[in-house]
Amino acid sequence: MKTYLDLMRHILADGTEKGDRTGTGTRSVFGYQMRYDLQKGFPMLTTKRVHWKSVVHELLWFVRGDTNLRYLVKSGVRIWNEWPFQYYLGKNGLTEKFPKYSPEWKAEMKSFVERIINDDEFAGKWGDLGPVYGKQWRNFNGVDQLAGVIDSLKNNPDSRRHIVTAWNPEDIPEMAKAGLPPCHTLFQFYVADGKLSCQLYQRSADVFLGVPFNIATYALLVHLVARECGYGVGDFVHTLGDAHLYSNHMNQVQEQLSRQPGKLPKLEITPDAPGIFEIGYEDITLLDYDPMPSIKAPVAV
Ligand code: DHF
Ligand code: TMP
Repeated sequence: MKTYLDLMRHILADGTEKGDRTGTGTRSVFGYQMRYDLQKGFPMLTTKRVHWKSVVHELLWFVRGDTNLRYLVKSGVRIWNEWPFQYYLGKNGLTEKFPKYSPEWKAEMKSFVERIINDDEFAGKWGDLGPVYGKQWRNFNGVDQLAGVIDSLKNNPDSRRHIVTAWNPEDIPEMAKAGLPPCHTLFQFYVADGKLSCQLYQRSADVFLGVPFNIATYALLVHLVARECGYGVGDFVHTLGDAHLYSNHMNQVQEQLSRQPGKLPKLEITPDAPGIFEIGYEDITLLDYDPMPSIKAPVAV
């Protein structure tokens, strides 16, 4: 995964200091492209541990068209908690009472998550992230883009129109409330020599925290869609718009850059597992993943 470390080095060397929505501050470049040959192994970072369970459950959540936090927290996935929680605090006039990351905030977050799991009405009201990825992939103004693209990949592989877009301008204000306007904005598939490739346009990239997940998610998506259509796997091409390192991730970045990448793991899907729309977490296994220890960093909300 030298490709990923090269991106970090590039931002450090050529990036510009830039403010951002969260008030954290970043070092940023505009426009960058990486390519991962999925035949060479599964592109999961080895220079820090990435939480595989979150990668799989988040993707299945998108694929099933779900946009409620409940499925994620029930599956032990925490990566989306901050956004609906801050929205809940804001709407109930509690933001001041629970300063971010204080012990009281952590306790309140815990009870928020418990209510999302146990209270149907509460989950319906406060767990919904708005019309985010799952909604747009499966029902963009009535269009099931994911099913459509799988169909066209099977029946018209040479097409240059295998596109799924999460950027629905009409829905952006609703997504920005408890969730975020889509960061992974648009992707296109490509078939050649019996192999399926995918290119993602990501408008905004938190290179330390978000990007390791984004690479793994789309690599997994290519495997699932290729299996569904009877193709092998080709390349994942990752194109970034605003690619940034947050100013409070710099020590973590230095730590990661001091580490040597190891051997890539392999993806295994149970041979008789159902198709992409019914497949379960247990059917998807990452073999020989032996990363260096995780590196904690605060997420900018
Ligand atoms: N906002 C920002 N500022 N950066 C993001 O990467 C981001 N990603 C979102 C939503 N909003 C975001 C969705 N994806 C983490 C990783 C991905 C993600 C959100 C959060 C994260 O905090 N990862 C930690 C802990 C993972 C765990 O729960 O074990 C990590 O160390 O990778
Ligand atoms: P923005 O909406 O102001 O661009 O903030 C979104 C932040 O989240 C930005 O730092 C990029 C990051 N992000 C990712 O890198 N990957 C993701 O998948 C998501 C959802 C967010």
